[in-house]
Amino acid sequence: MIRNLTLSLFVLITVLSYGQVAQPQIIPQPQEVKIGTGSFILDAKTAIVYKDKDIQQEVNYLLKSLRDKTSYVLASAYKHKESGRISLKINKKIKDSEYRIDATNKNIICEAGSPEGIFYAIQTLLQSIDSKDGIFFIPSMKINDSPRFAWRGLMLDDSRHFFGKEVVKQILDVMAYLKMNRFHMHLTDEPAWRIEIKKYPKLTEVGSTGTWDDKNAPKAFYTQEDIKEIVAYAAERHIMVIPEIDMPGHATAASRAYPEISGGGTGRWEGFTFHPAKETTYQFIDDVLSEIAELFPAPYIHIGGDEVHYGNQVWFTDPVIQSFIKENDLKDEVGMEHYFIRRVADIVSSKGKKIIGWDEMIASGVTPDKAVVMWWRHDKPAQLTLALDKGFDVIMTPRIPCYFDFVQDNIQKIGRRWGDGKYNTLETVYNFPGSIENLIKNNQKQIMGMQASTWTERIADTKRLYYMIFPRLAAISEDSWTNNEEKNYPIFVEKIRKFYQFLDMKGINYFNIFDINSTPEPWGPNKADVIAEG
Ligand code: TNX
Repeated sequence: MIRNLTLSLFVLITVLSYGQVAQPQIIPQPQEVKIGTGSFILDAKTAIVYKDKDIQQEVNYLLKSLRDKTSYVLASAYKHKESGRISLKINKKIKDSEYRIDATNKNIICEAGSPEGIFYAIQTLLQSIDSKDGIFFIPSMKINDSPRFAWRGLMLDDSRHFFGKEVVKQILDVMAYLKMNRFHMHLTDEPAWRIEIKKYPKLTEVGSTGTWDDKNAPKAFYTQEDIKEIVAYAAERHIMVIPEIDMPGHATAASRAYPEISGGGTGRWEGFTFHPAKETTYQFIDDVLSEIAELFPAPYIHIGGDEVHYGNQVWFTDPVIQSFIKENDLKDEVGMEHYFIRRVADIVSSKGKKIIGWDEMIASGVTPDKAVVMWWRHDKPAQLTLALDKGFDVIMTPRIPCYFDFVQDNIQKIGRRWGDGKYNTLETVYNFPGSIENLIKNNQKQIMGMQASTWTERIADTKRLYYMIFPRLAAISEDSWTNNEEKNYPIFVEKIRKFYQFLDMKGINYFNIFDINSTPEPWGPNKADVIAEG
């Protein structure tokens, strides 16, 4: 009794002494935060209260996360009259991904129009938990929040080097924390094909060996079961997984497995293309994409379409291609490439999905009802405006500052820099899309959002992968979620300390911006292997 009383007094004093709490450190910064007085104390008696069965999954996620964080086993109940509860409510008047939090020293109410919004409220709550002297608390506050952009993404190139499903799950955990919702898997490219296709077993039997710097690296790929597991894990975190099968270029691994559908390539880009003038190629692509469409519920399939000119030299002399160009009035090899893209867009469209293509695709004549453009050539802003003028929806991932294979500090020895010496510091990533805001201001609705793209020619292991992704991914999260007026770089930098604690807890490596010498640069190819710029 006495002990209880002392404990209550202690709790009371603690709460009062936190009467005026500083802004909770949340990434991405919510659109509207009003801090009240006092705090909600989180203890073993706190109950999670909810009515809607369709947020059961979110409630479970919250309970587990609270258990991991506080080690309390919290009660969850449909009804709970007293104070000390966190209620989660669906309110149909609130739009899609928006959520509201009203936290007082008695109770916390989270409301959203959908399970997705509830999930974001949960992320905000989890990041708002503070502790002092063994007591966990959440400041009294009112939050009104919704994302600026619908597409808040990360791409991982698993072809050049393969990372596997445990790494992917860790990345998805961090994306969930950052309220990011699109994971783009670049599954095929020169060194290897990384996804099992039942109808064409050689794609992985032959095509999954090797990496960018080791031709003899053993087979490594995702089985269809792995993919199902990843898609389900992502869905629990409200993340859509988008597959990319790159074509007609970057098809080297597929050429190795099935030379009969290869359009060749020369020198460094040997076997780079699919053969664009054979019906068997289109049959192959249709079959492959049927399996892909089944495995990934996303309404998009990324079909690449970039840098075909790197390796299409054989097209200029191949008699089948040359007569195809003549018979179909395609004019030249570029016309051939555009025909290919339109054909594949039709295949994907027949499966009820849209293609996403790198920005070269705009010129192909494919229409905006069948395709979404991914703008990547930062040195060609006209590609962005052209896509918008033609009525395409656009996802932005310009090399500068969204490519995470570029170094993030001058101290780094490995990694890309642009010809003019530019690279992607945390601050330049954070300032996006500031510099191109004027290009998109009249077509805001067509901008689906943005993503970081992690190419892995120079990233050969997990430690280095995380070193390149973190903390920069936190900047992309805030760029894509938070309106410009609420963004503030010095405050963001302070919040990174807390983000690091989260990464530490999960055993994830990062580049330490506060002590740049503290983390030696992890492994990467030693030779300065500069690839041709696209
Ligand atoms: C260009 S981005 C590529 C990739 C490379 C990347 C390296 C794009 C559509 N193509 O194949 O990995 O540069 O930064």
